[in-house]
Amino acid sequence: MTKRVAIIGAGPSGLAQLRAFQSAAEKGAEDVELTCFEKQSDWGGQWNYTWQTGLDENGEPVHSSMYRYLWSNGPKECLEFADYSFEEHFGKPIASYPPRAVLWDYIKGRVEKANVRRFIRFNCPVRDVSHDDASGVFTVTVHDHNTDTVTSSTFDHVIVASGHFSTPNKPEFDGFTDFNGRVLHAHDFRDALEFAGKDLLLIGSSYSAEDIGSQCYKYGARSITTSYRTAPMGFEWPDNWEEKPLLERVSGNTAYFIDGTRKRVDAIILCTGYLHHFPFLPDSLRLKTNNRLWPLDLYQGVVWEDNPQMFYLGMQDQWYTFNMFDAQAWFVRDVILGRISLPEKAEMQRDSAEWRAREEALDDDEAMIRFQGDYVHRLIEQTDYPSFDIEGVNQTFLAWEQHKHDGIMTFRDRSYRSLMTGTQAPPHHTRWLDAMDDSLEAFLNDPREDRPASRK
Ligand code: FAD
Ligand code: NA7
Repeated sequence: MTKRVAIIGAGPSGLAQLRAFQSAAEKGAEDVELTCFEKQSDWGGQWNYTWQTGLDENGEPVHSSMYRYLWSNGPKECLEFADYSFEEHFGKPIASYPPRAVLWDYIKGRVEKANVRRFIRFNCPVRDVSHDDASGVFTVTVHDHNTDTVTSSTFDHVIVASGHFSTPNKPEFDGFTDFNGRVLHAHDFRDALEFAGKDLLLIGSSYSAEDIGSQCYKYGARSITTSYRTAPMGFEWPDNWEEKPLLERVSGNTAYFIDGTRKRVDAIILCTGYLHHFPFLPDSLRLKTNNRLWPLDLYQGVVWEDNPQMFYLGMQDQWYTFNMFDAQAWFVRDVILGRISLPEKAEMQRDSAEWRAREEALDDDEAMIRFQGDYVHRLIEQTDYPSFDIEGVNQTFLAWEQHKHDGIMTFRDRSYRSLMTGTQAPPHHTRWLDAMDDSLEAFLNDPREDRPASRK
């Protein structure tokens, strides 16, 4: 009987899964009945930007946390698909740090070529998943907003690819209810221009604080203050940017920090991360973890050990992204197709515990990057996903880190060599700090080429 597979989410992970099955089918693999349920009206997950915050047009929580002027925060050479290069998509080499719209276009290009959109049901949030142990079948209940109907169907496998940077982690600080300005979470941040001329306080010391702070600096905030709980980011910030220890309380417009210092601020942005949130899953199937490189209960990072008919993609904290989701999706596909057999639960747990122990001993960024590189390597060795130079990707990540420390406002002006094609990326035509237009057209078209020859 043809296996029925449900995929929840059509972001980069869910799309990797569709592409993995299509690639096998192309090579003559057995037929699988695929249904991908997507809550939004289009694909791309986080990369499908929306101006909306709060609830969307269907009353569903807005998924994407991305904002205008977002440029890739790492080199594109580290996330490139091994089966579809940037050069193939754009027909020419492009610079290393593309804005969101360019990456969205790239993600879409591969799945359009693979013709997998037909498997996706848009505007269809999954409401519930249950498993019947007797029949071994999952029931997936979905609200189809196109017809405003709630229906259930059965599947042999469920793959959760719903992302984990969408439901905000919102700590409360004393005085927030009386603060005389806006308090928002990074999830609801959309446009840095709103904060031009303002004194901004950002809580957190990870990617969101670094990048939203940088956007606001670029678009004219008067000052940026970032407040850390564990450790400062430690970059060489511009003169109007300072790092402070944890916020203690706010009163009126004044923020008080635990070292006894204070600062007047107009707005506060909580860059305090996200929760793994699966309101559609029962306890028995629900992953419970914080944001880390090795969540437990997932054999090889993807197989739900308590019920190996169910899988999760992309649930790890991420250095590697798109090509890691691919490596995971190809592995999951081959488990479902019976090409990879799984060990007993005790062995899966032992294996996961070993990776977890290794993860807990990681003590710096380089060790974390190498750990995730080893994980991706382990996965791609087991499938026909095109092998690629993982050590080269690790080295590119390390160069990127160094470039951030050399200049947090200039690292995006650097370029790297593709590990898939060997091509060196050209430098971008405009310095990132001066590039105010984040559109695909502005990125791809060098304005110098439009000038009369004498002015070039
Ligand atoms: P998502 O992209 O989150 O996609 C999940 C999909 O599942 C969404 O389409 C959502 O609508 C759908 N979904 C959720 N719940 C349901 C439901 N109940 N029913 C049906 N569908 C559902 N990565 C990089 O490589 N480079 C970057 O520069 C970068 N910048 C980032 C900036 C921000 C602000 C954020 C938040 C993330 C960034 N990331 C970046 C990481 C990003 O999360 C990954 O690149 C990638 O989007 C993860 O893919 P995913 O498919 O696992 O999850
Ligand atoms: P991360 O990387 O999970 O980081 C969350 C940050 O928030 C981190 O610095 C935490 O500090 C801090 N945090 C969390 N809770 C608190 C409280 N209660 N008080 C103070 N600080 C807190 O999330 P990001 O949003 O930065 O990045 C997620 C993704 O979005 C990432 O992949 C990017 O590509 C974009 P800690 O260091 O734990 O003390």
